[in-house]
Amino acid sequence: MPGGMDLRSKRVLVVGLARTGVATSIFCAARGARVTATDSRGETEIGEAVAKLKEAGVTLELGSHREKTFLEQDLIVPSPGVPADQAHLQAARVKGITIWSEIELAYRFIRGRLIGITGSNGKTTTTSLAAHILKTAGMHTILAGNIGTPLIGCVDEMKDDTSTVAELSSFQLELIDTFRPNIGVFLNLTPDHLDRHHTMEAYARAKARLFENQTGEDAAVLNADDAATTVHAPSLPRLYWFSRKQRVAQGAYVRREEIVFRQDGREETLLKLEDMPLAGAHNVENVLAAAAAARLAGAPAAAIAKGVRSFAGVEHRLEFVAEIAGVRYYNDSKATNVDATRIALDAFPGRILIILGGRDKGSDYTVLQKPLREKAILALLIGAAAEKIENQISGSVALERAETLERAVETASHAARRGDVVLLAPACASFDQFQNYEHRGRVFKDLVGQLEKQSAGATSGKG
Ligand code: UMA
Repeated sequence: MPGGMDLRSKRVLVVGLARTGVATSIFCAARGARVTATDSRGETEIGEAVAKLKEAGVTLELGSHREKTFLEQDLIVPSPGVPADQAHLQAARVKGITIWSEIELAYRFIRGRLIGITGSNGKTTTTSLAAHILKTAGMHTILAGNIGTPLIGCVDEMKDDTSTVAELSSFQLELIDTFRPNIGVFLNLTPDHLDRHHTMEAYARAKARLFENQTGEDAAVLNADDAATTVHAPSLPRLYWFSRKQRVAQGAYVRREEIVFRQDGREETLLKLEDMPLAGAHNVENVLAAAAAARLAGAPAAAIAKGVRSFAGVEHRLEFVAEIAGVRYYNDSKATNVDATRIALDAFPGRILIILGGRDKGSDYTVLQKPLREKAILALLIGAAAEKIENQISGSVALERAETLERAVETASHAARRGDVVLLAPACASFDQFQNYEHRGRVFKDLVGQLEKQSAGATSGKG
């Protein structure tokens, strides 16, 4: 691992002051850098972090960004939510100023083993599961990254025997330089974030940077069933695959309802598919990928089986919330793109009332017509993208403009019959009406909780 770098007296500009920016500013200030942090939001919107940053000696430029400040730095660290082609960043780039994502800076200080997991869907589940397996195996494990905990904030906890499992996004990988996971996992590639990357090629290029700096000592794990990712197989690292459909030369695959790990011609059975608590074909892929990564990181087969069996799933990921009067409510707020929503629809046999909408990311919702026609009975549209979605899916399912999540849940609860499923799987980002997808998921769960109370009250009233 790289062994750190000297930040003393370096002029560092941190752009964006949410989770990543705050952690990065504090990290750099603690190591003697002259840190300026800027956010287009004002002091009151940023809230309590302001006092913490001031106390750490960080200079703040809030309410807007100033180009002059960008041009006076040794290093700029934009948050993932800041577009890499933002005008001031472009100007700084032209001047030759170093621009790194937070994961690149964190990487310079990392200790122990790094497992980096990317893909369009399944990242959160696979990352959480891989970390859970390593913990089950008794290994010192850190779970971090795009999952919600900036990697840089975890560096101080790392020891030489730590395994860090990091969920990585295209926004983070886009601005790396030397970042190099010991084990890199590329799950799948379907359209997402086209508002930011503009083309599928650029999005794929950003994700494939995962493997860019890997050497022959490292391992790359790819989905053999997804042609969009197999083309990004790197040449230097040791190559491993996972597959639901075929035997792989090296890696994890399904053989007669069992997950098998194959390495150097030897095969070992890790677990039976029936032992998996997570439903759906996409989750078989997530388990295969997590099992392969964990095996490569040194977890024994028994710990993998035990870890998978005891994995409770991930919040906001096809999360069962409640059953009220025979109607089951599921929170898949993390379904922030069209493909994730398609997968969510696929996980149920039918009779789904689905809540769709939020902030559009340049997506093509016509892809949802077929699964909606087959599985859904009503689509409730919310948020800024409602009109575009309505135009692109009309005719495939009954539609209703609910505008807000509150109204959508209320309408769904009246329309649903015993045996139906009410599913929040919005296919959009949340930022038009919520702080983030977690906030949207929590609001949904609160609304369902209120319904549950009302229903319990009505039932006991009858008695
Ligand atoms: N901002 C500016 N100028 C700009 C744009 C934004 O100042 O031009 C400011 C905003 O006012 C705000 C801050 O930047 O204060 C927001 O930055 P951010 O969105 O990067 O917020 P973080 O809390 O740091 O969250 C980021 C990731 N966000 C995004 O990628 C958009 C989180 O992933 C991640 O969990 C977190 O870092 C820790 O690593 C979220 C996400 O949606 C969950 N990721 C995408 C996905 O999973 O599909 C990639």
